[in-house]
Amino acid sequence: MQIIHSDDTRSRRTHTELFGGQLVAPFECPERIDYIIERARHVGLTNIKGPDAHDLSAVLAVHDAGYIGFLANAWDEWKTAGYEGEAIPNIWPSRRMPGGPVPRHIEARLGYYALAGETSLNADTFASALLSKDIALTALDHVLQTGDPAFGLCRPPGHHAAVDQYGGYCFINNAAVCAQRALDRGHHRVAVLDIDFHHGNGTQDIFYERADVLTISLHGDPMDEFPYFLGYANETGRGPGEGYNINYPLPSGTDYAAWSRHLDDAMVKVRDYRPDLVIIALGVDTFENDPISSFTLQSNDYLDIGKRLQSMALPTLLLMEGGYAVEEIGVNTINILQGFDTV
Ligand code: Q9C
Ligand code: ZN
Repeated sequence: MQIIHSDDTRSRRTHTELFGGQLVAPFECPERIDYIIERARHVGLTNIKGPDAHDLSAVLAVHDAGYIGFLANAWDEWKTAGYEGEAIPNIWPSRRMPGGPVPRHIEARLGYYALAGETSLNADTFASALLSKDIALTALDHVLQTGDPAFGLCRPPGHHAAVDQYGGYCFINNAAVCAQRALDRGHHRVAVLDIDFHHGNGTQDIFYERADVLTISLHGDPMDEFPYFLGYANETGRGPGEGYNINYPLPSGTDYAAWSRHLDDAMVKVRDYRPDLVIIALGVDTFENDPISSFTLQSNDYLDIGKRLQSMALPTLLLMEGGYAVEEIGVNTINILQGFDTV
């Protein structure tokens, strides 16, 4: 398995996450990548290379230009406004005041472009999101050129990032950027299969009215889990996209026996779609010891997930999303790759 990785993701760190009424050390931290790379080397997965630079065209093909401009300038504007801490939104265009222009003040622009408040911005944020996108696109290039699978060790993750919103630790939707780029390179249909614990709301949003990207997500029931306001089973797509979004909201405590039955169902849907490429939004926050999630998958189960994914026999791009049980994230993530490779 070709792995795309950059040491530069490690130097990027925010210091605050709004959690439980406190500012805590962010769950989405650089050490996550260290554990994954260490485990990859330990098991002999040494086919690791750095990302190539890619311009913004693939990003602007799925994200709003005003949103990307906001991300590029937010930190400077925040500093210019005189604030001392990392940038955190505190007001939103919420249900009783949704309209109006995009305001001028950075405090308001943060709320306009944020779908959640846990994800702080700092001086590193935009560069880290761009690097993550380069990692994803370099992994895609490998799949397009060779037909062989590749794993983009993306950080920050992407699947919560919508057309013009960030949150859930995500800024640029790497899976969506890659799906669109594959279509632009001549593919006809791309499937995104999201196995992160959380609903892939951003990917759903971006492709909701389109039939050329099938979006499927298995996740904690949004009645109880982030992102709460999207991810229900009755969200099936709109207009030409009707039937091309499938959600599997699953209850707290879901174990591998139940989860894998839904995965099998989802994989049948992927195969029936006959995609030219499948993109796996790969989170391992389904793990039993994950600190912010509520499924009970065990480390060995990830080997089996990899085997099942490989059994689809499709060109496959795997992109890192969540997983916050940091000391076990290496074993769990690499187990998927090893399961995929050993068939
Ligand atoms: N009570 C990803 O896995 N906060 N993002 C959850 C739990 C946000 C997760 C709070 C979680 C975002 C990529
Ligand atoms: Zn997640």
